[in-house]
Amino acid sequence: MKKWIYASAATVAVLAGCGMQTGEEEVKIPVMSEGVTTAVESDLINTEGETVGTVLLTGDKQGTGIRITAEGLEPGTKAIHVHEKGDCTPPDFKSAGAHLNPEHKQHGFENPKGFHAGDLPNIEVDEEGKVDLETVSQYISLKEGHPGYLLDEDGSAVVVHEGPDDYKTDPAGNSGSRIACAAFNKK
Ligand SMILES: [Cu+2]
Ligand SMILES: [Zn+2]
Repeated sequence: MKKWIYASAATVAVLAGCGMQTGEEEVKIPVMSEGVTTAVESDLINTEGETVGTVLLTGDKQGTGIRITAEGLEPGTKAIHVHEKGDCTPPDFKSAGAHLNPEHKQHGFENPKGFHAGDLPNIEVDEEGKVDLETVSQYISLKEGHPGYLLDEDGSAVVVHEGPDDYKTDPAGNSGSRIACAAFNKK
């Protein structure tokens, strides 16, 4: 399993603590998860409703770890985001709503008016259609009271798209249709 981070050609990713400059705002996307205190897992389903993997969310002091483990996907670079509703109804997963966006920003790490709390770095699905990656975000949380709280009344979902996120086109990075979805709801 590899750590997965956001890095654009124009930015130098600093791995420890991972402070990045995008425009005027410093974007902090930490890459290490330590001292995990809470964890929730959900099945990742495809457009046919079949389980193709899992998404594991872990909470710790640094942020929330998002680990995606899946197979049987089309190889290539794919966008992945946290969407606002914990409802993954195939085949289009429109039920998951828009990106989680409690601060009313626009989409994308490279958008001057960005970014959504639910925005995440692209993932790479390998030639065999497999992926096993983890990243960490401070903008989402398993803790009630955090603006990006994931297990609120309508829950949230982690959605994979057919293409890459361009990190700037509002509202979803021009990433194409939704190909897989994992729902998270309060137990
Ligand atoms: Cu999305
Ligand atoms: Zn977004």
